[in-house]
Amino acid sequence: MASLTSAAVTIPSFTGLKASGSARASTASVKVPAPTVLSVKASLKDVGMTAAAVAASAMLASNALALEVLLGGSDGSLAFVPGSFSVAAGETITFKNNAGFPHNVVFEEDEIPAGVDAAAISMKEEDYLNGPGETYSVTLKEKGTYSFYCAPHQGAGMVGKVTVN
Ligand SMILES: [Cu+2]
Repeated sequence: MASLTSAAVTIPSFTGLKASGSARASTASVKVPAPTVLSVKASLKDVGMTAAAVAASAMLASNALALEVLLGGSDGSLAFVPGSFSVAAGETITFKNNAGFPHNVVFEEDEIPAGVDAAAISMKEEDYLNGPGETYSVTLKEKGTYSFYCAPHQGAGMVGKVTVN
């Protein structure tokens, strides 16, 4: 994550963004601890917004893969937006606090492909994304269907499903 941060911040150019795309893809399915996400988010707060907007178009052009899922609907709903989606194997999914937080992202150990370690791709049940715009990113490599939920809001129906192709 450190190299991704410096690349995105210091080189907001097409070349830099390509580099950050590869960096993300190579982070494998290792869970990023919440404290790291928080500090990265803080340092990216200003520059990162612009870079991210440019990155979106650059990624479309280069076919580098990343998908953003909002945590909490702008209408106040306690939901993942979108709640059901597909990604390519190795594509980075970034869950981003939007409304109604705190939220988190926990994968159902019985509803993910065999052999995948739910703990390795999930946030801890007791860890939350507390502030606006905070993110949790995960890269899924095994094809199949994964169910996940937000621990604080699972009872309110904040659940989601991703199919990795
Ligand atoms: Cu939630």
